[in-house]
Amino acid sequence: MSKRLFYNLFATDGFINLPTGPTGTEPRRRIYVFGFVGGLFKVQTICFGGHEGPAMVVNPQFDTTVPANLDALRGTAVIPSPRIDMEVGDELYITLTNLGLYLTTPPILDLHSVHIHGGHVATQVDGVPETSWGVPVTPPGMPAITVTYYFKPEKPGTYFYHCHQEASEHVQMGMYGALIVYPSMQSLAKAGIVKDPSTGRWLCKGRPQPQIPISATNRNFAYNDINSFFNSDWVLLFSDIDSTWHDAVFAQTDFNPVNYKPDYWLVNGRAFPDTLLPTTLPASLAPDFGYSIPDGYESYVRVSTGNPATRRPPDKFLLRMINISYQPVPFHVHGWHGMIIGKDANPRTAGEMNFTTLVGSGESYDILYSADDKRSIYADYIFCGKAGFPSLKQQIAQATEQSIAAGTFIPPFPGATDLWSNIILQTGLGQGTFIPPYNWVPWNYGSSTADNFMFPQFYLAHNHDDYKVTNNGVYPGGQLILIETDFPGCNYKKTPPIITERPHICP
Ligand SMILES: [Cu+2]
Repeated sequence: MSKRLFYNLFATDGFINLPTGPTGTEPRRRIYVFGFVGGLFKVQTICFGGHEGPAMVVNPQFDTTVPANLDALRGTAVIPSPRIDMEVGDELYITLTNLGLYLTTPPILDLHSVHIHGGHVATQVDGVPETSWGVPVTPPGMPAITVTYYFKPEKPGTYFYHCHQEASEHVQMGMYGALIVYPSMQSLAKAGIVKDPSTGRWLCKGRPQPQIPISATNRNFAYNDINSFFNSDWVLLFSDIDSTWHDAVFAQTDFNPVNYKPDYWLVNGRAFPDTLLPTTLPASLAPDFGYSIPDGYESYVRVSTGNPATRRPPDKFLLRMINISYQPVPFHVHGWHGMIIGKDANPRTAGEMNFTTLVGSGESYDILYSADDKRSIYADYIFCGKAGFPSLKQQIAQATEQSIAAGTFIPPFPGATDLWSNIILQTGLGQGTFIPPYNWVPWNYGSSTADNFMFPQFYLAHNHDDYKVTNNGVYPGGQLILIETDFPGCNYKKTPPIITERPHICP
């Protein structure tokens, strides 16, 4: 069984407001952008033997035959464009409507196109103006002028799409999004990977695979390979912005792309600390804390370590790194080493490991991590002291006391102790006010009210050109995300949280 996916995308313009300081509450930098909006319009199931089911409309607001729908979408572009998810064997139809760029004076009536980056498609639908065509503007109040792109992926992997009209400018302006192709049950079965219909257990070439939970689906695999299993996968779409170029486009003054000099660096269209926010912001937080982005672009990664007591294996999590920026991104993940299991939508089964992935412009990498439990190595030192050293908590308390006496103490910036934790807890987890005594701060060691708790741990992942971990030079910002690592069974989403972790007992 495969599907026809009908995506309706609309090219338009908009504004994003980037953070200018480490708290996200400083006055923001308004940036003019282009982008695609819209998303999945309808789905049609194709059964074995080619029988076609009825097409089910899932998002009627993207119906191109209703001019009011089009007008409602004008001027709403953000970065990135909608994420497209599909499976091997599915057919993708992207119907493009060009709404024009009407926020400028006069409007910019450029053509736009969709290029599927890494897609093996006919020249005629490659989205490149030199060999293909562009979609002309539909003016306000008019019925849509559309053309539809077609793509049937032959293999799973991490792809993306972008406009290829005046690509130097339109890509910089923000016309790009992720396209993820998962294996299908059929493509897995061809590789000998099946789910036993009677027990629900996973088998590979007839052998049981107890490490793969019964709840797993074909969308828990990156490739048609049993070793590409993950509990969760995360798109990290890297891009950069030269604000002077965006200003020039808005003002319709000249900008020579060879003078490109970025001052903002984004993951999934956002700069830190916005990268901690959920994709959809409550109206009460926007615009002070930024802007909503399409579904599927969470960059606040949450995983659980393994728990030997319950025989729960550590979470496997896949980072799908995509670079659509104009510079290479050396993306470094703290805490664990990852395995490169895919590059440009091609599986790599040799098992090469790394802790930094140099993602060149136009490249995609699939890096698989195992959230191993490091308590046995770290806990004694942190909580109890080791090798003659007092516990780290005691050392820090002492150093703070001594530096106050010496006059060299530097307090955290105002609000620092609750700022990121509140962003994470109030909005990152979407659970409202996080009331003491359950408060904690990311650089603390678990709960501030209960000693000897190890979780959550926070690992950074960031561009290691560290000046790109800034917003226009102000650290921290830019391409920086957090990976929150929880103890299995620990649910910090609950108020109060359910803490099942047992405190570390000092020897
Ligand atoms: Cu374009």
